Amino acid sequence: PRMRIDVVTIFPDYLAPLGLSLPGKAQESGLLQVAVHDLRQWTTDRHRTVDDTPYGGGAGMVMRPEPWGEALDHCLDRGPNPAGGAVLVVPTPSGERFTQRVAEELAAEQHLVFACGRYEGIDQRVLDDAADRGPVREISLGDYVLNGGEVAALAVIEAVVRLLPGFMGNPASLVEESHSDGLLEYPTYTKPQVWRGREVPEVLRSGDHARIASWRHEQARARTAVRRPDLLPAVHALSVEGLGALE
Ligand code: 6GU
Repeated sequence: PRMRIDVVTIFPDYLAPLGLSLPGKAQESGLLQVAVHDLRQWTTDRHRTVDDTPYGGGAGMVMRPEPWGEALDHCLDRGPNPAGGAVLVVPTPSGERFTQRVAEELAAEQHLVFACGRYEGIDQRVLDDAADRGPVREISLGDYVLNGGEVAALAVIEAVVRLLPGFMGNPASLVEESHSDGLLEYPTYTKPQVWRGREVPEVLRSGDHARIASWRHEQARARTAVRRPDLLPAVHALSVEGLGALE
């Protein structure tokens, strides 16, 4: 396969969607190989314990290092490249922000290993130990808290797998879409021409491709200015206030 993905979790059922839809098709086509592992298979005690109270006190539980160490030893050795080269991806709200750029970087790899922990976290020594052996990316989806890394891993995997060369039918649909030009998408329409009294904008039916392109660009720019001004170059985002200040 072009890429192998291992996921380690205490909730393997949460990853069931990986067999469906996009990652499912990529696996059928032989482009992708996914394996989901139950962390508890690397516990040794009768109760299959994966967490304990934090040193130094505080709320919640911390995931113990021993099962994680065994799990990562196992997964990091299973990539397509015997010389290693896996990237360890750790979903955590304290990670770097996940962006399309990060998705593109991960899509260039041959082997990704996802370590899904609960949000109080995994014993830091597990990540330090892994970082001595290869790259580790701690990744956050955004500024809100999920209970564990599983849903984040699903999101990251979907964003990565759709970028694999030879996966999507139409490469142009990848270049054109949201975030590759730094703007949000323009609004889209299909038939019928009138629906519940609402008409498709005239310009889109004009056949004038230059006018259509500039209308779409203006829609994207206006939408971005309202919803995500942080995405616009500073000079644009500041233009309204800036003009006021100049008076
Ligand atoms: Cl990657 N993990 C968790 N537990 N919560 C999050 C997150 C990740 N990204 C945003 N919230």
